[in-house]
Amino acid sequence: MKQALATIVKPLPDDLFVRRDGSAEMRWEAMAGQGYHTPNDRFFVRNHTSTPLIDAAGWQLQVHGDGVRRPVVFDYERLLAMPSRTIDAAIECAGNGRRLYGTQQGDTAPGTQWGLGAIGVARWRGVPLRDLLREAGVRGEAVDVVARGLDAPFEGYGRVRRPLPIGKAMGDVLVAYEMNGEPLPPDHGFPVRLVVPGWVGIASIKWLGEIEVSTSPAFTPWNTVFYRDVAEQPVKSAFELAWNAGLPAGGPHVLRGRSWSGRGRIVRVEVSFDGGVSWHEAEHRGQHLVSAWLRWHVGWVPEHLGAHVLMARATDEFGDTQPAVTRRHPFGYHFDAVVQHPIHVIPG
Ligand SMILES: Nc1nc2c(c(=O)[nH]1)N[C@H]1C(S)=C(S)[C@@H](COP(=O)(O)O)O[C@H]1N2
Ligand SMILES: [Mo]
Repeated sequence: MKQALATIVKPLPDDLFVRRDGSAEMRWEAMAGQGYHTPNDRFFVRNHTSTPLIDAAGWQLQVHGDGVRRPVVFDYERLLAMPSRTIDAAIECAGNGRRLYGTQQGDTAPGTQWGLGAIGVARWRGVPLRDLLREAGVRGEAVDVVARGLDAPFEGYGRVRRPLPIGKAMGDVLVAYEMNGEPLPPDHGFPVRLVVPGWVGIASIKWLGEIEVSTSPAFTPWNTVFYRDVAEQPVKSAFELAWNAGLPAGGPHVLRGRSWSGRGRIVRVEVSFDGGVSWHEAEHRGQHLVSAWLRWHVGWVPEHLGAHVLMARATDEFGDTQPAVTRRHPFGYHFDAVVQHPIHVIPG
């Protein structure tokens, strides 16, 4: 049976979300006035099919494959009884910003036309994946770990599943059951999902049901056809402002935004109010986490009415910064160019 429309369980009010195909993009103005984390009610949703409703009492996670000595089955209670870890991490779709290939670079990329809102940062709690792999007696020869979701098969490709190299799997990956202090909401993977800090969103498999550890390289459509050759997320920035926002003349205004990178801590953010002619260093304080984001702000007194282009450019601890133009990508992944954010200064 072919499903016409993917289903999301939580409400998607127009002031918080833009619907895109079967998924939902967060409006960046919905982060204005929020704290460090993206509240669950406005966290973006990216579903290949629809959100399944899973009963935690009957849920099981199988860990098996030739890369482990003894296959193990975990149930929800057993997972919750294990020592837990809590991390603040972003999940961002590889296609976040795809729309800008077309609108800003005149070279439309196929796929869901996300603006910049296919990202969120949450506080995740769960069990390190390496602890589960160790209980299964992970072998020194293990190469890849394939995580598989319990949602419906996607088109002709089977269930959503993505290989992860063993080095990352034994590192900072979390098998998460809590999001911002609550059980995972259904749309975000209840009862259990992976959280793979710094990596493309597809690595963070929702509704986790199976983990296969192999001693040879693993291939699934999610690393050969889709999301091929993408791992860590590049440097990006966004203003907590609506697209085409109206700002009253006068001021001073405090413009706020956030910058992030899957590779390193953000150390500098510069902002331009005149389409990139002059740049001003933004101020920041507070959390500076490597796999989440940096909040910043900058003061501005607009001098004339009408259309303006705001730009923000972040640099990480390795000196990686945002280019003026992103190289063409056949699937429109990893749009990291400085975004030209249109606003209007209106009579105050
Ligand atoms: N099982 C399963 N896991 C999945 C997906 C999916 O459709 N099914 N979508 C992936 C993609 S492409 C992204 S970007 C993130 C989105 O996570 P979110 O919906 O919690 O924001 O989940 C990933 N994990
Ligand atoms: Mo994604």
